[in-house]
Amino acid sequence: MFKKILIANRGEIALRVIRACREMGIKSVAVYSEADELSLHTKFADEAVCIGPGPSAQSYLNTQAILTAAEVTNADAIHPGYGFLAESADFANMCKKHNIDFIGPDGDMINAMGDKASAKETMKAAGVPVIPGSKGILNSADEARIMADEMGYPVILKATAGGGGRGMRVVYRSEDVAMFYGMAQAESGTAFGNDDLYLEKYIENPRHIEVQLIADSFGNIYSLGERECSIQRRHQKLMEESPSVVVSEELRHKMGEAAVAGAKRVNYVGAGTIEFLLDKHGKFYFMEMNTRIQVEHTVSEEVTGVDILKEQIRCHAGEKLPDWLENIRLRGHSIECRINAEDPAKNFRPSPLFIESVHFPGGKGIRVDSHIYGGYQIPPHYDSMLAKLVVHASDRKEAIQRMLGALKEFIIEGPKTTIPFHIQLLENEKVQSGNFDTHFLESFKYDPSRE
Ligand code: MV4
Repeated sequence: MFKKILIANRGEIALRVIRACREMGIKSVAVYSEADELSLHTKFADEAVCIGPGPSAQSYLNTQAILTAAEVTNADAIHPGYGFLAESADFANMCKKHNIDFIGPDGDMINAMGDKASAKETMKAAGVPVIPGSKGILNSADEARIMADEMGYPVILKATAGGGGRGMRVVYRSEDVAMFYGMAQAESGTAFGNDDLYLEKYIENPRHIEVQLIADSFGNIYSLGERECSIQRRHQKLMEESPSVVVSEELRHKMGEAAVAGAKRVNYVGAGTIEFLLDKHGKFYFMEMNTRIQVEHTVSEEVTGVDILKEQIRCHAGEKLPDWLENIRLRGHSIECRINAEDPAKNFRPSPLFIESVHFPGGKGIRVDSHIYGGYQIPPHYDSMLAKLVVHASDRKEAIQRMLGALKEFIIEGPKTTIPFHIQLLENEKVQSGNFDTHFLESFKYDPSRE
């Protein structure tokens, strides 16, 4: 087992890793920017090293400074958390060169899954259902139009280097293919330095459902069930739950088998997620694979009882996963609300202010993963998530009630937050009945006067 892990991250996920390390008898090293000197990860880790100024490019993305911190503190592994360097193949390779274990898949795996068109072909070869479309990348707008004419509209053009919705265009008419091809190409070239596109049939009103996987280095890969992630705004998830109301025991089994088959095909190791789109006929299709621990891993932890972070660390330390993870059953229902320092009345504008005071909700089945405290100044440089409020209850109805109570008890004085938005969301009839898809928030009306 590792003796000391350096955490190349900040905020709640840095605390999550520190806590896992503590319970496993592993020493932790925090790295922090000048803007995070008074952050909790800096205080709670066994050691802390300053790696540069506030802006991420000079600190949490500064690979040289991070590797130097790992070397001077004698860390034997680096946990990247999510975001920042979590899916940087270059950083994973640099770690290897410095003889430090990267707690994530190796650089080749990150590249293989990061190229969406080739990841899709790999999954197809493993027997995972994929959305009908071009075989690999397109050579020209003409090729795209001929294929789309044959397939029927609407279609979607996607950047192979994409993700998070950038470099994507939905096309409804043959006449529009050339123009949208140019736009998607320009956008992905600028954003990713790679303008290759591929084409798919556009699935209207799908649900985003992802399967959590955990894999050891002995070829054991297990599904930890699905998460419903359709409540998103501009590709940012706001609320997630497990299980999904629309996933039957039979569908769960099929999605789990498909996800495991895909991961086995590439000899995946560690924690990973296979994202699927589920159409209105109940058919599911591979969308992307995430090669990191995700923000919303917590809801899967609640319904499976598995500490995914600890298992991830064990897998990368070369330990075997316990056999009982095969055919795990989901117990009860879990929901996560992301509490962000954003003003829902003003188009979710960031509100990185001073936290005058804070009160966390409590009681049975309530978990708050957060790095904030009264007197904390939110740095303006990073993402705006302040806390993950996670509930676990015996069924979905009780989970919603428990979440509503917890949201009302959750007091954050200072910044505007997404708490009142979540309350209105959970009071919505469609959310309560589970009748929503990835477009739900586009038409959901938030009423600021009810705050
Ligand atoms: C799609 C799609 C419909 N049909 N692909 C959005 C982000 C990127 N990961 C892929 N995305 C989509 N791909 C086909 N063939 C709809 C989306 C999509 C979406 C997916 C998941 C969650 C929210 C979304 C919001 C808009 C579009």
